[in-house]
Amino acid sequence: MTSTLPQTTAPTARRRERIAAAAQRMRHHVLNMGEAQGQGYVGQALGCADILATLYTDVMNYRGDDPEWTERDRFLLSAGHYAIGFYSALAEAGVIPIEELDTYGSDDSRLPMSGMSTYTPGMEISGGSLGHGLTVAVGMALGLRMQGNDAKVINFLSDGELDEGSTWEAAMGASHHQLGRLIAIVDINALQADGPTAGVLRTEPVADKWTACGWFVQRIDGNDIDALIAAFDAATAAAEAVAAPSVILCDTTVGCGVPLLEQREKAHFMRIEAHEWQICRDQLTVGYLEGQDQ
Ligand SMILES: Cc1ncc(C[n+]2csc(CCOP(=O)(O)OP(=O)(O)O)c2C)c(N)n1
Ligand SMILES: [Mg+2]
Repeated sequence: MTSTLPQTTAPTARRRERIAAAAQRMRHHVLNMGEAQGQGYVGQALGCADILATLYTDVMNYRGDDPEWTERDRFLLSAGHYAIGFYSALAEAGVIPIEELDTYGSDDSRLPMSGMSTYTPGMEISGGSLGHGLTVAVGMALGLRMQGNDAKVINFLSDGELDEGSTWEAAMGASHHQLGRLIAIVDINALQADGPTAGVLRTEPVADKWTACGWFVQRIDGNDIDALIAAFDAATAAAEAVAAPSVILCDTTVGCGVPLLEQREKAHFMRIEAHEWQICRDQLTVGYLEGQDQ
């Protein structure tokens, strides 16, 4: 499948509808993959589904049947444990077959629990050693510019990656080199493996830090599709107008769309009982239909 960009001329309502439907399918994929293992990084994947659906349905230029296409926008998942969410996007994008999602996390699967570029088509880097994605993204954006390639480079970071010094070195380097086609997305779910982000290392005021590094900064509700559409439109416009890299700080809800999981306390790596998966699916469906009625 080839993404049909630019869609910025389509009415926002139509864009929102397409993205919301994709995000809903992706959340179901995540629950199916999680059920196969009985556990996993399900909360993060549900939380970032709207962001990834916006990217793969509306923002990015790619060819599902040719993941190595030279002109493709590059999506770099540096938080490798979010792979379960990213696989749902790759399935939606037509890069991997939906049936293959059933193999998630099993031996010999192309879909390991932590993202690996050598295993999975469409996976640009092996993430998981947190804080390296933005450094690679900067190098990639510089290289593409030297080649005269206008592709965007998009790095998806978790808020835990803001604890890493390498992230801030890369942030300064990106603005120094005026990498306007570089977009960073930070999933601010306020959570890390050791507990709430605010208790691990205080990173706020996050927006001020990126501004000080010379970035075009937006902070939005990352589960609000209209806000995501507007933010990506503005980031794309800024690439031409100010030649500064853009960061979209997305406040998200862990487990978004499934109230049972939104309320979980130990949410970094969720263990979900066998009988709970269907409850999750039902809650997801009810919430989506209610949203359609409004
Ligand atoms: C460099 C590095 N340090 C530590 C870890 C161990 N680790 C894995 S996930 C994680 C939590 C990081 O925060 P975040 O990604 O925001 O967590 P989440 O929102 O997914 O709960 C940590 C510390 C790692 N993968 N890489
Ligand atoms: Mg986090």
